[in-house]
Amino acid sequence: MKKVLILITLTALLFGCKSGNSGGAGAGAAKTVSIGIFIPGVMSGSPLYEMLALGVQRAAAENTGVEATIIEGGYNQAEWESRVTSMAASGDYDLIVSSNPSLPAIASEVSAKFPKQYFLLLDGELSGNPSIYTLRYNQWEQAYMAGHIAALVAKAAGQGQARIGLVAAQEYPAMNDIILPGYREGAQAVDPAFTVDFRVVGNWFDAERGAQLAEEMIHNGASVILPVAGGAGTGVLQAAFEEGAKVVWFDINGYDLLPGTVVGSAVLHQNEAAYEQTKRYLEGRLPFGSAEIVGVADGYVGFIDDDPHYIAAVSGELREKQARLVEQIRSGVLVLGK
Ligand code: RBF
Repeated sequence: MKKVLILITLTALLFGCKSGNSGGAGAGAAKTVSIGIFIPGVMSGSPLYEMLALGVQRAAAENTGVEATIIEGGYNQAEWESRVTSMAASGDYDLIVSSNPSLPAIASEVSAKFPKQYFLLLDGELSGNPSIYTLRYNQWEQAYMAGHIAALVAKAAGQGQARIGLVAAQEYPAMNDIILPGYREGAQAVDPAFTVDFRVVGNWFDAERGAQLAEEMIHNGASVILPVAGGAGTGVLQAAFEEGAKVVWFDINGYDLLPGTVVGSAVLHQNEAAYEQTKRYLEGRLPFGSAEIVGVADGYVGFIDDDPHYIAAVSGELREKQARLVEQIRSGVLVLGK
């Protein structure tokens, strides 16, 4: 009897604790780490959230005994804090991972009540709380690259007006203080006469309203538009297509969405960031309490210029100008934002 027990214990140790990449260590595997992925909104139509989940899940799958659960917070932002509070109160998660500029403030409220709850937050910034780590992207760089290609294309189209558009889902500090001015500065690097027509949808899902705003902008002289509007961005795309205008995409490669209409993609490699930072946590190396910022030079912010649809839609001369700009940012010749 005793021998049998020892054998069972040994087997459990071997299969439950030794590393294995299958992610399926068998029914005997002990659950060692539980990660809750909080989505501030819904996954569908928001690639940043899809990338977040993919990256965390990939890191979890590489480690036996790590479980990752997705919890969607929905579009009612007033409910997010109580949702995160419930997650912390449940004690179910060793780590809560999320992505949104408003999450650091929410996590710090929750942390005051549940100081043992750890947070890994992307796309936001807060330092000094020993339970919270944040990683923010240099979105001035991202928006500058978007504004630069938008202005190059608008100017080459030569419809008289030096005007481009930005359709935002809502106003928030990263939008008003970083993305909008960065976009404008990138356009003005092409021609100081450029102005930005800035309009706000009011939510992250209303594609019809997105289309309406885009139409108004196009009639107002903006021939290239950047949507930063989640699901509402598809309306901007449709309107631009119908009106013969162009679109620059944000966060992910958007060329495939409407080939010929999408003339730029200024992206965040959030899947990589989520994977790397989760891995760091699982290895006990995540520096809680600190706030890190990454950009083009670190490989987390980029401009997709090798896509066949980009090459087909934008002339070689303009692509070369854009590539030169991206290289200046990468090499540190041009320092943007913070
Ligand atoms: N981006 C999305 O793609 N989908 C969303 O539902 C979404 N909700 C947001 C809610 C708040 C309160 C804030 C501040 C930002 C939100 N973002 C959302 C924007 C996102 O954090 C990021 O700024 C943009 O995707 C540009 O990279």
